[in-house]
Amino acid sequence: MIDLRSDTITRPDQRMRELMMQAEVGDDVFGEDPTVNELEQEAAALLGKEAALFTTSGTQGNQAALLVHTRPGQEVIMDDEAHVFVYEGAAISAFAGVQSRTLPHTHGEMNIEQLKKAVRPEDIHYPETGLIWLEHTHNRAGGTVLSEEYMTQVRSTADEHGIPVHMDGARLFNASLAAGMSPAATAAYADSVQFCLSKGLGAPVGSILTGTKTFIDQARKKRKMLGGGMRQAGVIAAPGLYALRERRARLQEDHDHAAAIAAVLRESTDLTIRHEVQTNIIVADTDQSSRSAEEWVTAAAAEGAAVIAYKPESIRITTNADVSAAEVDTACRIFEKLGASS
Ligand code: TLP
Repeated sequence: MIDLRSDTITRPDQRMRELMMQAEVGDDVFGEDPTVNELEQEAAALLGKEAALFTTSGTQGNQAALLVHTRPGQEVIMDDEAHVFVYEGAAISAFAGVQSRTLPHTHGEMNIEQLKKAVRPEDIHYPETGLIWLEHTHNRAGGTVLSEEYMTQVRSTADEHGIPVHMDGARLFNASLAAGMSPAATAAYADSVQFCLSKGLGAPVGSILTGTKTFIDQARKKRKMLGGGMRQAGVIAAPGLYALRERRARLQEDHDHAAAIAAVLRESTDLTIRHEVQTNIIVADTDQSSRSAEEWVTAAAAEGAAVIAYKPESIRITTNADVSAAEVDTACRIFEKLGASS
């Protein structure tokens, strides 16, 4: 089966497994795991932030950030398809006790005028706006890249009102590669940034949260509250460190593979792709297709390609390190065949 369901499915390669075996470890809750410390220092430097924290997952990194940035009763402005809104089990309300203020988006970008209006004025009736949330690349929009102009406008709106900005950069390196910007230049628009090691970078587990030293000191406590105080975590930090050093450049392959698949879908099927395919995600809509999203998933699986039904009327195809160029070719032939029979 050619697995195009997600970039989370990637398995650690031989080198990662060797590094796991050899990792120097200590008790990370005491701050004594040298491999975790090295990963955190390197990640912070790469993103141009003062400090970093190794978390069990992207969700935990996002939630720890929320717990530091906000107080219960505040409001967080985000787009209405943000991962934190759609996929994190309402943890934002359950743990941080804040309210989500969702705005419509176009390719992952909220309308700046609407964003400005959504910031709460001082009034005894209103919650305070505690945080503005960005997602870069934007998953449900189809791995789309936020423009520099947009991020500049969000930043200046936030600064005008003294509101922090968090970036869910689960796929930050896909974003910076596609935009031709350094990771630090990309991260500069946000006070805190979370990125995943276990997506396109291919590490088996973990994410990184970055920010100021004070922010990360506080986030470390929140991570402990969330059950994320890990002990000899060097064994999982070691493949993460390797992924960060050696696997960022290869994301271009995933982008090229997604572009090749998208070209076939556009030309040979009745699926509609309504976004520019900029990175490794394709969201293909089935509203003009003779097959429903579920029928596409079943038909593709029967031919040997695994994709997922995404929204009621879309499928998502995600290229990743475990899918070779030859397999991408095969997947293209499968989609052509399905297109011919639809
Ligand atoms: N995304 C997963 C699923 O949860 C949908 C996927 O297959 O794409 N932010 C963004 C933008 C994400 O896409 C994800 C995972 C996360 C956060 C959460 O990361 P984890 O799964 O490590 O908690």
